[in-house]
Amino acid sequence: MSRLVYINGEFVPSEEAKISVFDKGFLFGDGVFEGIRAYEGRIFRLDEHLKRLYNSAKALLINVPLSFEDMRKAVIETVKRNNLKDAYIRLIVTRGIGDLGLDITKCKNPSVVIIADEIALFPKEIYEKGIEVITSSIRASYGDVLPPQIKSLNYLSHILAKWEATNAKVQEAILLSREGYVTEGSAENIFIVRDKCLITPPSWVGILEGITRSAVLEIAWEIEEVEDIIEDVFTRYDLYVADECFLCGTAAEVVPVVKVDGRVIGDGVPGPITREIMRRFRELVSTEGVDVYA
Ligand code: PXG
Repeated sequence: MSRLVYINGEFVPSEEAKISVFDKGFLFGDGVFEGIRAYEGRIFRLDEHLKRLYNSAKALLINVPLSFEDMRKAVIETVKRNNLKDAYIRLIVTRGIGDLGLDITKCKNPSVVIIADEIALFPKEIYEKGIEVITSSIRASYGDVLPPQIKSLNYLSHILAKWEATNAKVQEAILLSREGYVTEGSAENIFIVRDKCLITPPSWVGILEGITRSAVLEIAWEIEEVEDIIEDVFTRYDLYVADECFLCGTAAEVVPVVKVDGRVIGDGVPGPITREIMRRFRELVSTEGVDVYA
């Protein structure tokens, strides 16, 4: 079905939604993006996604040409114009058009694209049975290379990690840091449960500060069985011997992990704390959010 895509202030049919080959986003992956979701006509944590987008752009010296408020309106309008209730929204800001070189001072007009489409849901059984993952041979990027906190258009490490998972016939791959600490999945953050304690890697180890991750951290404090919540580094070994493990992200939501590198996690089925977090997360997304049709 044809959609209306927002490109630099205009809504154009998807067949005509095109960006110049001279755009730095195309030439160098020079840009930032967000993946946002709407549930039942309400956009989940829109302001948090926009804040991250503006921060990513700031770190890369890209001047987003819209104010926060106008960007907010543009996202809402894109969902509205496409009559969507459950939607996946892709927001992209690139450095814009310049010459073929690397000098960013030649780019005066960053490009803004907003796509809203139906959400391709993950198969239901992955939430019931859990998924199998591998640890990838690709190391997570470093703060002194390209900080993973920046949601940039350079996703090649994550794409290659995901390919390793596909090649190994499992659903997802986990990237380790250079020191061997667990960082995150190709498009999700990771949590483990050990002795009723929830542990997730800290931002500084080299992860995207996920919006779903922070929602999970909020929810988890309300669960009685959870005795502690820690943001700390852990290794592949800790992953193997965890009682429970799950991944979380905008597209995936909260997904149980039941096998890592051939090691069965816990009892090999989604654990009780994971299931409670899944339940509470679904409740959260069905109750809060920015109302598109208000
Ligand atoms: N880590 C990485 C590297 C990611 O790319 C997450 C964690 C989870 O963040 P959020 O804010 O979504 O909880 C992501 C998510 C998609 C898609 O199709 C999503 C991401 C990247 C590429 C595609 O939803 N980012």
